[in-house]
Amino acid sequence: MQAANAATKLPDVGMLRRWARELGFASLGVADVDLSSAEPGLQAWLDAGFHGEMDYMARHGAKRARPGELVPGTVRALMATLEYAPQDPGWLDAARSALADEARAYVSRYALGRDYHKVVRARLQRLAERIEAHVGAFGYRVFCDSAPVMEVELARRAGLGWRGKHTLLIDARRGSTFFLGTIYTDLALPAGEASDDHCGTCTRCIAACPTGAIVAPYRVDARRCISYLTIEHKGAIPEDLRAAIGNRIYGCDDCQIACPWNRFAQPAALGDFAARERLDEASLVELFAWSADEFDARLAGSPIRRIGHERWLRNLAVALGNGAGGDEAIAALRARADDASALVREHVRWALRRLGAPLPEPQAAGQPCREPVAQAASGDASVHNRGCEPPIRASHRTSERGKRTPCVPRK
Ligand code: B12
Ligand code: SF4
Ligand code: SF4
Repeated sequence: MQAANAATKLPDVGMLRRWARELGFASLGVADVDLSSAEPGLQAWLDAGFHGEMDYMARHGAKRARPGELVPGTVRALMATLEYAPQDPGWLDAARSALADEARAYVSRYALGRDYHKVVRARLQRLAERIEAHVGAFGYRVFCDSAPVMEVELARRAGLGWRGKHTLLIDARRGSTFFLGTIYTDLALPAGEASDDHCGTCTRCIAACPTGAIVAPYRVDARRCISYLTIEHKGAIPEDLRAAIGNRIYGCDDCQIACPWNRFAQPAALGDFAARERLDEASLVELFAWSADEFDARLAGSPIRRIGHERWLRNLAVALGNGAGGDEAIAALRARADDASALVREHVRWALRRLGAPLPEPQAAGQPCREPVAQAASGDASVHNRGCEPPIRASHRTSERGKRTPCVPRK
């Protein structure tokens, strides 16, 4: 980054907050960048293998906890939040209804509209330019889930909220339904103070997690998290986790829906995150019918596009298999039984078996039914950019049928 010159005067943090609000951000704070006390937690998480296939989490290792190694000269992080909750004040109930409707697809509320990475970064850039116009040249770099940056930890230290037991940042005035954005800077602004934790004895998020991914307070095993399984994970979804995914086809909000603080969630300030393509009400069958071209065209500018059509179909096949079945769902699945992708074919077969409408198995009796699975090409370096075994919750009807399907043809 370009360094601040000796004459650079420090901007007032109150003024920065006003500018941030004018750009649509809900809050802004300043964090010191000494993350040495957070480094052991990050390392323990990596050592436990909780990152799964997210190689970049391991690859960047300590750099994530050492901002000065990523961007030399960094002394502070400006942290900002941008809200994404739907405008409907009844959105939490609407989300619960969508999750309970087996014929409908559930897309995580953050992903219904435009890709947040671009939206957040573009606005952070405008904020930085405004600061520059006021103080003169200074060193900075903007990020949103796009580089090895400990965004939640920095935002916590900046006083923007506390880390909930689900690991996300919570602000008492607006819950957790916001994105985080970061500006690393060489401006030695006064750092904020971390806020108190207000989770108390509550454990609702842990109990609500369909796959038991919150293995302990403040510890998420990403390999079990539906967000990871439907977005980050490239190959076959482990069979023992498929039933618990229910109708969630992209991301998961359950730990946030369960959190009492999200009664205070504020609607998105920007129109960018409003639902496109009826993603908040579409049926599984409808979305499963999209061709690759339709997928690309309809989801241009959406974060979902980054998983590609193959993983989209994989996720939808799992959700269809978790549904009530019926002629329409079975016909839709059968129509994709010979899909060019082995990954899709295997999930379609699984779904049909689960719905009691199995196709003849290609293998001889007693052979494993899993076909070789094509690995999708890797995306860019960011997690949601490319975009969860404690008890499996049986509240979703499909979970009750969560027994592993035997991998041999039925007689
Ligand atoms: C990797 C990642 C994921 C992974 C892993 C999640 C995770 N909890 O680590 C997956 C794919 C599962 C995921 C899912 C989601 N994510 Co995400 N994710 C990230 C990313 C890129 C890095 C997070 C990270 O550093 N994880 C590493 C672990 C070590 O960090 P940690 O869990 O915070 O752990 C700390 C402590 O809890 C403790 N700790 C953790 N484990 C252990 C273990 C031991 C033994 C010890 C001692 C300590 C310890 O130490 C750590 C350091 O302080 C950030 C963006 C960024 N660059 O920061 C977004 C981010 C955290 N995600 C975000 C969102 C919105 C989500 C989802 C809600 C999306 C969705 N609806 O589907 C879900 C929520 C799932 C959840 N409950 O976490 C937002 C959160 C916004 C907010 N309000 O906080 C972020 C900040 C992106 C953004 N820019 O807005 N995500
Ligand atoms: S599976 Fe859902 S509820 Fe569980 S941690 Fe992941 S996002 Fe939260
Ligand atoms: S559900 Fe309860 S424990 Fe979980 S983050 Fe919210 S307040 Fe904290």
